Amino acid sequence: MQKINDIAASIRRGERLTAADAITLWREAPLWLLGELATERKIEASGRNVYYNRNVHLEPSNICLFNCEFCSFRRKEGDPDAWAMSIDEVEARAKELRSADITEVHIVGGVHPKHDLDTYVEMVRRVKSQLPHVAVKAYTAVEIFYMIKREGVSVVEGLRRLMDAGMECIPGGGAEIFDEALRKKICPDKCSSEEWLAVHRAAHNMGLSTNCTMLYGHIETLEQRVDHLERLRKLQDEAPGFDAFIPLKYHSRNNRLSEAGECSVEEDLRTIAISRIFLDNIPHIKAYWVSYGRNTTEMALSFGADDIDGTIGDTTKIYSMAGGTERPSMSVEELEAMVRAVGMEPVERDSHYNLVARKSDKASDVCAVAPSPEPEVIENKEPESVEDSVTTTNEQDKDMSVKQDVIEPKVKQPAKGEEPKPKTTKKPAKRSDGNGGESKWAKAWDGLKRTYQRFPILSHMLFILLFCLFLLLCLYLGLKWGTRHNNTIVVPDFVGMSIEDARGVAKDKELNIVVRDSIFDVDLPGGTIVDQLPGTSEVRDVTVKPGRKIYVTINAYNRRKVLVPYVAKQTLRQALNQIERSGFTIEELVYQPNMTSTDYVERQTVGGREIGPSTNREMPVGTGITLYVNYQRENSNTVAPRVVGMSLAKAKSSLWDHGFNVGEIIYDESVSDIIECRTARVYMQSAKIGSSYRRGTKVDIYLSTDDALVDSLRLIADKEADRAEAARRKAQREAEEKMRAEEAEANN
Ligand code: V47
Repeated sequence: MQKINDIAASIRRGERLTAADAITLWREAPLWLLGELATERKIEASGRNVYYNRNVHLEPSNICLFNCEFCSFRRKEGDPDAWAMSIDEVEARAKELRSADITEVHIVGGVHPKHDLDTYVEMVRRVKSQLPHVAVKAYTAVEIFYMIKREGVSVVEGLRRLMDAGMECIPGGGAEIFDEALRKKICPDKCSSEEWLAVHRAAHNMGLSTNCTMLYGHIETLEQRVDHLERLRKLQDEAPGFDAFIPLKYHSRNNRLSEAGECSVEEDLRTIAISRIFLDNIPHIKAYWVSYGRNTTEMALSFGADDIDGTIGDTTKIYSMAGGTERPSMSVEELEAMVRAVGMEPVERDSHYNLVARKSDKASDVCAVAPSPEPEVIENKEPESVEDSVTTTNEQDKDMSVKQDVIEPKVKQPAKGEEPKPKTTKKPAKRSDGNGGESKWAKAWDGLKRTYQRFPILSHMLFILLFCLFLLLCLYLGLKWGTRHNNTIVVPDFVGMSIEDARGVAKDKELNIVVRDSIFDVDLPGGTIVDQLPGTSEVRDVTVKPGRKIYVTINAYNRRKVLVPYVAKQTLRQALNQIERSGFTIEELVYQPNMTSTDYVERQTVGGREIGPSTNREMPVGTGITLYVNYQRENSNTVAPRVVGMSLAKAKSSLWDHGFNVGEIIYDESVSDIIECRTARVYMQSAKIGSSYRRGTKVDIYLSTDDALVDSLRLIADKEADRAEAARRKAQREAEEKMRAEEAEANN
C-alpha cells in the first residue's frame, strides 16, 4: 500500500502519472482511492459540471469492407439485414430532423465499398443544407483515412473538403487498441495506429476538434491499454485538439470475440478513473451511456467522468446489435436527473463544449449558444509531414478497386422503423424429478395437505404459532429500523481539516465525504477543506442520518501554471496591478537609487532568474516575483499607510503600493485554524501610520478574527491617520508659505 500511497501523493502534487505507475494503480489501488483521485482531477477540470448534448446519430450504412472481430454492426453487401442509404435518403432523414430540438448530428457507419470521398462530402453537405444550425460530427479517422487514400489525396486536402462541406468535428471511433500486434488480431483491415493518429494530428493542426476512444475489456492487456492512453496523451501534448476521451466497453453479443466475455463494472470504473488521471491534458472524459447503461454511467460520474453524451433518440444500432442498450433514447430530464442524483450539475453543451443557453425548457423554443468567455484562436497550419506520410499511391488504390469488384452490389434498405429480428431464446424446461414424474415440491405439497386433513386442530395451532412468530419478527425488524431511523449524527466541522483526516472522522461517524468543488488559495495547503454542506452552526447541532453524504469544497492540490507576466519598464502601480491580476505575488521589492525616476520598475526576476519581454516561463500561480524598483535619492523615504482593519491581501497590496515590503505575518490566538486565516484582519502594524521610512522597509502585520478588537483598533488607527494627514498638510502649507516668503524677499 505504501507504493500506492506514494503514487497518490505524487498525483496530488500535480505530477504526471507514468505508464508504470498507471499499471500499478490499475492492478492494486483500492477502488475508492481511484474514485477519489479521479474526482479530484475531474473537479479541477470542470468543477461539478457534467455535460450532455441533444444529439442524434446517422448511420448511413452498415455495409463495411472491413471485418473486425469485435463488430456486431457490420454486414457485407447482399446480407439480408444490410442497409445503405442513398445521398437523397440521407438528406431526407436530415429533413425529418429539422423539427427535432438537437444541436449535433453524429454521422458514422461502415466503410462502404462504393462510397468515395465525394459521396462522404456530399452527405455532409446535404445534412448541413437541411440543418444549418446543427453541428455535423462526422466519420471516424478510419473512414476518413479510407476515403482519402482511395481518392489519392493528402489528409489535409481530404479534411479540407469535408470541412468546406460543413464537417465541424471528428468523433473518436476507430482507435480500438493501438498496439500493432493486437490490432492485427482484432481489426486487421483497419488503418494502422499511426495512420489513425496522423488523421487526428492533421485535424488538430487545421483547427478541428476531435474525440478519441479506446475499445477495452476484450483480449487486450493492461499494458496495451496504458500504451494506448500514452499515445493519445503524447499526441495531445504535441498537437492539442482532443476534446474528450471515451473509453468504450467491449460488448460481446453477435460477434467473433464473444468468448472473451465482458469485463466487470468495477473494471469499467477503474478504466474511467485511470483515464481521467492519466490523460491530464484531455479536458473531458465521456461515459457513453448507450454503452454503459444508466447505472454504470451514474457511477462513472464519481470516477472522473464529466460527460455522458446525449439524448440519442434511438438512432444508433452499433451498441444494441452488440448487446448494449436496446433502443437507446433519453430525455433531457432523464439525463439531468441522472447527473443530479450524484450531486453534480447537469450542463447542456454544444459540440465544442460551449454552454447552450435556453430561454425555457420547451422543446419548441429556439436555443442559443452562450458565448465562450474568450474564443480560442486556432492556427490553421497545414502539416507537410502528415501530408507526405499519408498521401496514397496508385498501387494501393488498385488493391481497393479489386476488393470492390468481388462484392455483389445488392443493397437491402430496411423498412422504416424496422428493427433487427428478435433472437429466439429457449425457454427453460419445466423442472421435473428426472423420471418424467411430478416434482418433489408437488409431492411435498400433497404430503402437507394429507397431514392437515388427518390432524386439523394440531395443524391450526401450528399455523397460529407460526403466525405469532412472524408477527414477532416483524415487530423486531420494525423496532430495529425505527431506532436506526431516529439515530442521528451531529455533523462535525470539517472545515480546516485535510481531506484525509476528514475522511477518517467521517468513517468513524458513518458519514461519507464527497468532494464537490475546489478552489485555489496559495496560502492553504492542498486538500484542505474550505466549505462543507451541510455546514455546522455555532448555536445548535446540525444532525443527519447515518450514511449521509457531506459535500465538501477543497483547496486544490495542483497549482495551475501560468505564464509569468513581464511587468518591467512601467510604474510600480501598473506592475503590481498586472501581477495581482495574473495570480502571482510579490517576493520582494528591491529599491535601487537612480537619477531620473522614482517608483519605476527597472527589471524583474523569479526564483533568481531574469524575466525579459520574450521569456516564456510558466510558474504555478501564487509564485513570488522580485521587482527592482528605481528611486531618486531625494525620494528615498516613503510614508507608512494605515493597513489596520484590512484583510491580509489588501494590507499586502497597500504596503507594496507605498514602497514597503511585507515582514512577519503574525496571527493572534483567535485564529485557531488555517481557514480562519482567510477571514482575519490586521489589528496592528509595525510601521507607525504617517511616519517616514526608507523605501523597501519591512512592515510586520498582526492579524485577528476578533472583530471587536480589530474595529476598535481601526478607529484609533483612523484617528492616527487623520492626525498624520493633518500634520502632513500643515507641514506642506508651512513649506509653501516659507517658499513664497523667500520668493517675495528675493523679488524685493
Ligand atoms: O470505433 C464497435 C466501437 C466505436 C463494438 O466521439 C464497439 O463522441 C463495444 O466511436 N462493443 C464507434 N464497442 C462508436 C464511437 C463513439 C460513440 C459515442 C460517442 C463518440 C464520440 C464516439 O464503437 C467503434 C468501436 O470502437 N465498437 N463494436 C462492440 N461490440
